Amino acid sequence: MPPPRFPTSGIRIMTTKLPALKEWVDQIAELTQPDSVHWCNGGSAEYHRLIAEMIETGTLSALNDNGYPNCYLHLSNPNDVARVEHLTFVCTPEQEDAGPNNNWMSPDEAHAKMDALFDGAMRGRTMYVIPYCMGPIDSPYSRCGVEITDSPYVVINMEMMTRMGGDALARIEREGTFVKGLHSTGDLDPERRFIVHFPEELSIQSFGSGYGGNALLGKKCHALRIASHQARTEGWLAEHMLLMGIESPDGETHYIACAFPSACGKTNLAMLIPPHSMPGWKIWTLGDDIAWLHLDEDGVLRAINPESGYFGVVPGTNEKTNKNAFDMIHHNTIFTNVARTADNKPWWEGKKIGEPAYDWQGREYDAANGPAAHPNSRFTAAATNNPSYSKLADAPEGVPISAIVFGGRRKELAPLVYEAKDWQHGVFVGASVASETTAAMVGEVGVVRRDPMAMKPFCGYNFGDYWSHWLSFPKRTSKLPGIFHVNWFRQDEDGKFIWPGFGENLRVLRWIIDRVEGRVEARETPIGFLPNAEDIDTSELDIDAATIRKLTTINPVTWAEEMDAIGEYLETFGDRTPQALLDEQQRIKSELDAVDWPR
Ligand code: GTP
Ligand code: SPV
Ligand code: MN
Repeated sequence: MPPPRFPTSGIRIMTTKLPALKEWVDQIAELTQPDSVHWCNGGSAEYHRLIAEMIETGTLSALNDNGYPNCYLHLSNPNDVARVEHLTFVCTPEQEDAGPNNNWMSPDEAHAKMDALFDGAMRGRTMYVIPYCMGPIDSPYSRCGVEITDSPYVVINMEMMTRMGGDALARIEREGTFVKGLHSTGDLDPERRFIVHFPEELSIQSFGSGYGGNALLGKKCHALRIASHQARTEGWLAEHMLLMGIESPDGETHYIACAFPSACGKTNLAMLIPPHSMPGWKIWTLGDDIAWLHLDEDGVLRAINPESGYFGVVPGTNEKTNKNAFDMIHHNTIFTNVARTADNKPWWEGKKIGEPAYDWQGREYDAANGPAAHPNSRFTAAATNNPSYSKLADAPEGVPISAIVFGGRRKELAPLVYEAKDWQHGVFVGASVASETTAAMVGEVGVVRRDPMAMKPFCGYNFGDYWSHWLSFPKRTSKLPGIFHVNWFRQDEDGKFIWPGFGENLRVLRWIIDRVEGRVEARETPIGFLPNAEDIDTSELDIDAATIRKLTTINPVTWAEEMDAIGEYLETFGDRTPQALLDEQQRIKSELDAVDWPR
């Protein structure tokens, strides 16, 4: 083999005993032609050296040490501030296997396209090799990957978001398998931007974006799209879910996993502060975005969070809405695309303190230019920064799940909470989630779209097969958790949220746990069990009886229309749609038409 054409001097070279990894890294270096190759060890020296380098090159700026120690600001290219679903592809040999829920390209075409883009792309740059582990380093449920990138910003984010470095490399060498992720920011030309996945090859290639879910390949690309494909073949679930523990005053702790679409409240719920009227309750955060769920030997559904940090939405975060996050991001945090005050502190809409001097594009703030912070501006913080961090986030065996909660952002229709009748009905409830779009993806905001299980952008295979996989679980165990649906986002005629949300959502979680424990009655309706208004505790809340009633009842006419829309949606998956879901749709539709159920 000819020697590689790239020089490797000047940087400490770590390498690997695993031939498959070494060969792949050499091959990528040969293709992309970096000036040097750096194997990341994940240590703090490496982190701080990269920070210093990025400050030097202007990629990062330090924020005011007085109030924001070890906090930095990165401003993206204005054309590169969110995930790009229209440029994201799943490349299975057969298009049908990617399904109508994904953009598809044949693997051959995708490889040709990406090879051309990566050819020489890292010239003049350093190529970083990042071995990482998704999940606790010693958990049988964890899976490893290696991301190759030319972005030091990606490296420092991966450092917080994953278990990265020597321990991960050791596990990869032991196991001999890993997900291959290749990333280059390229020239940030949106015309030359693609995020492609090869599930059969366990590989990902991402070109032309430096932003979050497009570039931190351990996150949505690996832990959801590739992992969901692996999970299907191996009998588990990779989901867009937060993971939290809820401890009652008498010491009983329940763990729940909640799937809400992007920017629909996972981070906020996962670290909520109980309301004043619920003294003695305690929330434990295990994860805010992704959960991997497995049946253990006893048939109990257990979950781990594959990540070790948060890449969270900044706007809206303040002392009142989310004090844990607010405190957490006052130190050791990377901010992306927020505004700055005159004294160099980060600023965002809804912060309630200070005012912007410079906007997220670095311009002097002018209200005529729109929001000061980008609506999808983000913080990156280590999970251990969170005051409500649960040590069980590191437990190899994960935590047992009492309830799965689906949700969406619906200004109308969906009640505050309801419970599915059984697992099959719960899968239907998940499959029929719809939500108003947010700034987390490029495109129009506020349009209702179907987002089954909050996985529309993230399921690495045909939704029809995915629902069948979900439906297969009762064949393997009788101990499955209850399934619920929530909606924190109902609005009145003036566009005001009618439910206070945030910490007050614990009142709804309490009802969910009471249902799981069989401690509270509910009204059986065609769409599921609805709470009796008096069973949602509203003490100390400024909310009237009519509003609570509105939140806990359904309109049979609009729900019948919704069922028609769901039926049409399910049919777009053709013969891959499980019959059981069509049966549920038919049952609910015909029951809604009958008049003899409690309104
Ligand atoms: P991703 O990281 O994109 O997957 O989003 P997420 O689901 O973690 O959403 P997050 O908790 O960051 O919330 C997104 C936005 O919704 C923020 O601006 C929050 O302030 C707002 N939000 C969260 N929870 C509530 C709530 O209960 N009520 C209202 N009205 N807004 C909320
Ligand atoms: C989401 O969009 O759901 C996120 C942010 O959690 S990103 O990492 O960009 O996917
Ligand atoms: Mn997310």
